[in-house]
Amino acid sequence: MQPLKLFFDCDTGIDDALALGYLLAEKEKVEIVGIGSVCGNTDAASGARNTLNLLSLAGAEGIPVAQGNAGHLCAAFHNSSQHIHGENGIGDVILADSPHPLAAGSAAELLVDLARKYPGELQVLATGPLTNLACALQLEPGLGQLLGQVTLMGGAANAPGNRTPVAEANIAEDPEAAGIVFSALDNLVMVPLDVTMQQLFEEHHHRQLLNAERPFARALGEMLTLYMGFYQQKLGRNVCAIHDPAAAFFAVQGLEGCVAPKVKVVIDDTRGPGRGQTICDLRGQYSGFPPQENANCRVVLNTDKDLAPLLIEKLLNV
Ligand SMILES: [Ca+2]
Repeated sequence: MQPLKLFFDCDTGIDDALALGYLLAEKEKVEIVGIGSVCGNTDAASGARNTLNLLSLAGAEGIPVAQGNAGHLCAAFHNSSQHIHGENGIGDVILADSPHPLAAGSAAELLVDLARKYPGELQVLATGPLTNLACALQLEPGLGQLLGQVTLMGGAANAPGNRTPVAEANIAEDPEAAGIVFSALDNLVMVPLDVTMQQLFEEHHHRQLLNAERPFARALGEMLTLYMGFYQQKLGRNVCAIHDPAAAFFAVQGLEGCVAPKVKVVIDDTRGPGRGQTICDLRGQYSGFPPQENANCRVVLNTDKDLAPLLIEKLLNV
């Protein structure tokens, strides 16, 4: 079987780094054909540089990395995640500078180019705000017909938000962009907080990475020191939720063993208290989720898998 062709849109970002490592470890199943950076966990320039440096560390050069806009669709970007992801976005771990330059053009332009190059074949994994996808839709309104599945880490279905009582950070950062994406595309897979907050790295997983033979895995372990410190304050023990790598796992492995109904999801991009909420029509849960008219998104509500050991096994080999 041919590996799936994937555009990885990210805001690297500690858990984006984990997702990237997982994707690189699954090279028989997935070929990363392009990467875009977006403002979110850090600014788009830092996210792109972190991603290039991580690719070099993994010996996986040659994948084009294009930088996204300096701001969001309708607002400037204000980095509010430095206490979670560090000043540089990757837990203040210093990586060697990659000798490779950024790709020419914007992240959205690279995505459109690749979608036209691989019509019907290119899949997307988005682990940051949806700014680049929205910009790509503005450049190419037919993007929905060109793309295969679009998997995103974001949103909250029944779970509370993590940025506001109802909004998850990736969607809350740029609700207008998310609104455009959820209106235009109908082949979405949303991996929300409902499932990602149930999937944790524990201290022993952290130690496995810190003690790894390979430098990429060790760098991930060092990044997790800061990340797990944040969760220690939130959850009272030294763990972390594995948001982005969970989405990467489902993009590559599919949704077997998941409760993931395809339903209509609408983004609240108003200025009220619901701003950034992913409103999922889950009324069908009382009747086994019958097919729903205008359904645009599979919402992963839970999985029967324990992702942490599966991810660690892969990450130790990058
Ligand atoms: Ca991210």
